[in-house]
Amino acid sequence: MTEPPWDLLLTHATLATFADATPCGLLTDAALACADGRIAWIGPTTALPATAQARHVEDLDGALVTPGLVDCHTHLVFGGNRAHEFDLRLNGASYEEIARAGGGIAASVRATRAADEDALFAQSLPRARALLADGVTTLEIKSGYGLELETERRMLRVARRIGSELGITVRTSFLGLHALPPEYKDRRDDYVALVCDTMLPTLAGEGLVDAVDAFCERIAFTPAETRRLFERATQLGLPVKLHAEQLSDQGGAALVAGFHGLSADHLEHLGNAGIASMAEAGTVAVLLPGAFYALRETHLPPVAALREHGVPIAIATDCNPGTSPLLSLRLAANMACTLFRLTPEEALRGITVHATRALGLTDRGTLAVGQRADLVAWHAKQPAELCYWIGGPLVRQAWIGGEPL
Ligand code: DI6
Ligand code: FE
Repeated sequence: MTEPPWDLLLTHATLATFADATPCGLLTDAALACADGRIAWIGPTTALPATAQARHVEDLDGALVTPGLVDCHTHLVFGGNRAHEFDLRLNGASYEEIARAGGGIAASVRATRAADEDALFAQSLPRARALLADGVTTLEIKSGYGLELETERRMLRVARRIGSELGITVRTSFLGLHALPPEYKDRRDDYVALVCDTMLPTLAGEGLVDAVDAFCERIAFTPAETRRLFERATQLGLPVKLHAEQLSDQGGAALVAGFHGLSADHLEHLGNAGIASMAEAGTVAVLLPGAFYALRETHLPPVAALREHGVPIAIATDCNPGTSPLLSLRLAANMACTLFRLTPEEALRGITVHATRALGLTDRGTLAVGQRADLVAWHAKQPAELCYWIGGPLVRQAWIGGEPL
């Protein structure tokens, strides 16, 4: 605990700490102080020491304060967008027709390959800013629209640049096994080898990779191909995560849990074996209601069974140009409640403490002494409001490392 004078002191706040098992870890009429970028003191406003002093003091008059939100699954760096395909579909074209005409992921790959680093940065930064404007202070960004070394590198460099431009933590995931690039159409094994033996070690060597992800699905990569990637990642000392059981049960969740993976993501078609493996390994279930909504899916992820087995549930935007052009993590939490029937508390733990865990971080996601002072004060008094309002500007003030955003 750091002694006063502090850098920042918030008084008369409603703190959703998520630091214990009580409902939202709620503390009313509480004070919170920060020093050197960390939380230095938490307690009842009336218990503040007589010596309490800070450079900046704010009386919050009952406003809700949460940890800065954590979006643990995004593909927000990409060139162009696919609004035109959205339009085509609503005028009767099918996904398959669009894909056969060169659309879908292939269209995003072409646009991303065609954009230089500055263009990619300029197109992607506003998406990150939109997430921040709704309370996000830590962000994961995947590669996967390059599918060749140069463009995968450019995507990851842009992701890092977004982090330094905005002064936030960006965790990168290498998603070379996202789709088979058209030039490898008849040479799957060659592409998997390129990803595992050249792209991953090269980009990891350049410090661009915090974790390794893949899309394990009938229309993407097989469990055997995914395993080969994970073995390579493990050799390189990198944690793994997986797009698993989105459209069918491929045993992806059990596979990633077998590598003590950080998370298995999507999971609409997750079965009991996968759940048991995840529970045993402590792998987080990341649910992505934006993609479920945009694809008009009807097969729900097994939320009750995840609860029963004590698997931590996180929620993320999956922000991507094809299946989830979603720019609000709070809206993702709202959808998790409405579509997946999570309670507001579950959804909120899902965008704070459990999302943090899905990134392999431990220094944020809760309000507790010693944690990073990534905070959001809201135009709200109770936690459920954050999931209840559909849209609207609710952020009153955000701080990153104790500094106003
Ligand atoms: N699952 C998805 O839903 C997206 N990627 C993935 O692995 C689709 C991405 C796109 O259509 O651009
Ligand atoms: Fe995704």
